[in-house]
Amino acid sequence: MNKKIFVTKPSMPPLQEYVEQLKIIWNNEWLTNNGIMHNTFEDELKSYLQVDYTTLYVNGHLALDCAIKALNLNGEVITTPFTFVSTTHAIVMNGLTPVFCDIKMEDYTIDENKIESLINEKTTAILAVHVYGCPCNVEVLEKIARKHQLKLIYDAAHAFGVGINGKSIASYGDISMFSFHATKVFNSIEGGALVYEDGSLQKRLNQLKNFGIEGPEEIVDTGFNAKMNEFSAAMGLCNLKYLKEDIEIRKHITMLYNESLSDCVGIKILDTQKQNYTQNYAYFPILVDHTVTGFTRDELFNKLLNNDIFTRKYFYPLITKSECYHLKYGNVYLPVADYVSERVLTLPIYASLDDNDVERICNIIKAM
Ligand code: T4K
Repeated sequence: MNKKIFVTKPSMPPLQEYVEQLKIIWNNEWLTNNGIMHNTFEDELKSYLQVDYTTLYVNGHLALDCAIKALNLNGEVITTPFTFVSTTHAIVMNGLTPVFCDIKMEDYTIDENKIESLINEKTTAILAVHVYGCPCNVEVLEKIARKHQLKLIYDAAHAFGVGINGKSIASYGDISMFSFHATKVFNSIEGGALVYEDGSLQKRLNQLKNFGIEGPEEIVDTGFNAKMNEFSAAMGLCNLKYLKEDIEIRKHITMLYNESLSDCVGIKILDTQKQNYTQNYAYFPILVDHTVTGFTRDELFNKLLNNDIFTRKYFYPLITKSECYHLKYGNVYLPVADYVSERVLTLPIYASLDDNDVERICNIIKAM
């Protein structure tokens, strides 16, 4: 029997290192609500990302929700349909209307050349996604946002550890959100962070994750309970030490896939080499063009599944075609996003994935 291979596996620190952190938590008898672990983790993230402000959350989704709320947006938000549904939910849950813009074939991020035609008097923001860790065209998006006085938010859920033009990806836009979910390159079990340059946002962002409470007798806003607890912060602190090493291993796995699959006609590999950025190798997406390969993405998915290899169709269905949103937002022409979503398959990639497993996966693909 084959061993099961999932699309990802969480990075775990050596158990003893986490146990040492647990001892501190036990000693402190302080489990959540801005404990020592939380504050230390926040400081370490600031120094890792070289930014002035970061606020931690229980997960990436609520971080994004709070970011939108803190920016006091209204009306329409231009966004990508090719993402995890969290991005759209955060817009809609804030009472805003998502306006979907197509993506680019070269890296699946929002097509900056198609944004301006969607801007009208109701538009208040752009919410772009560094999908698979590939940076959006940050310079052009910045120019468009400035020209039209729009807020620019990045869903950087996939992009922790990514750098561009010698800086952290977090240094672009008004706010960036990172996810530290177990399935991400870097995890704090569950968790998320907002990174921003405008220090005046900090107070509100802290209130929003704590029921809108300012002090024991001051409730100043409607807020969530979205605080990161000490156990998550401790996991983040432990995992941060191994991030560089993990990214190196992911790079190695990416190279193995690239070498093995580059001559498979009809299988498109995401080409990220040309761009001026340092990658985190978060995902390994391929596109299956059945008119060339003779088999569909779904046939490949099933074949791998029959061999106990659990790939994922991130991101299918397209948000605009999902049961939740197609009636409201489905009537929109998004040819590239449609094409990619119908053909994409993300292959297993994680720091403990064996070279032999990569070879086995590639051999199955090549034998289709
Ligand atoms: N924006 C974007 C663009 C996002 O991709 C996400 C999350 C968010 C916002 C929101 O951030 P968070 O609120 O989640 O911090 C997973 C993740 O749950 C989700 O975080 C992620 N994106 C999304 C792309 O993927 P599922 O439903 O595919 O997860 P699941 O449970 O099927 O896990 C995938 C595979 O990972 C499993 O087949 C096995 C493996 N796995 C998973 C977990 C949880 C493990 O081996 N161990 C584990 O502990 O959503």
